Amino acid sequence: MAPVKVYAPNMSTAAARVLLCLEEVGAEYEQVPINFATGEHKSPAHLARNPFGQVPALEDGDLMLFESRAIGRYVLRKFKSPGADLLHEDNLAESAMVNVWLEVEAQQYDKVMSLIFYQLIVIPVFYGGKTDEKVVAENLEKLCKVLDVYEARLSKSKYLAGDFLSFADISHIPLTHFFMSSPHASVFDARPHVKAWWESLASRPSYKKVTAAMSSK
Ligand SMILES: N[C@@H](CCC(=O)N[C@@H](CS)C(=O)NCC(=O)O)C(=O)O
Repeated sequence: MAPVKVYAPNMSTAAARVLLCLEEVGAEYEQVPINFATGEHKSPAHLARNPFGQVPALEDGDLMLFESRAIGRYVLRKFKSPGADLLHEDNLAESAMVNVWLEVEAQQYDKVMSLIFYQLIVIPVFYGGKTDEKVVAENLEKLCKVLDVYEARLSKSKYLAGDFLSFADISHIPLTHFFMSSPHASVFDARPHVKAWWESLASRPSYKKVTAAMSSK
């Protein structure tokens, strides 16, 4: 069987979500680079993969998918094994909790983290612009409120959906990885359960492999 193809540059946080899933389940895959500098993500060839001109896209035979969380679910279902079950779909209540916390990640966490990421990394590194500290401060305040909810949750269970690692946890890795090397990482230190949760995620081989590639370009 031909390996699945992931169309994405290394630096993409949404693509990293998919690569983390592939690593977690030990799937064979090929990463096909997309060059943002030349606008390749807006080319007709890539628009045929993702009509919004974004990355990632995943190709598996005749199937072409976009949206990293949908791709992640597909990968985790397709390559699920007894040692790598990150959706817990055999258990109705557990899978419902995975979905709850995946929604929290997308609707609460990602919303504020991506604005902070944009200001701290994208504007200065890719556009040579100046970070708007007011936007950072406003969103840090919102992030702290979200993290307070996480702290309460993680004082009751080791991971977000329960005492098992799930896609809900993994999905937080890409943006958090960048945030933790920012001057604002101390908001995690102030919340011991959130900090321990993050340390356990950051010790995973999948984290080390995918984030090393993200930082390489
Ligand atoms: N909701 C999408 C977001 C994808 C996304 O924003 N990708 C960024 C890179 S991380 C991108 O392609 N940006 C270029 C653009 O929007 O033109 C997903 O999760 O896949």
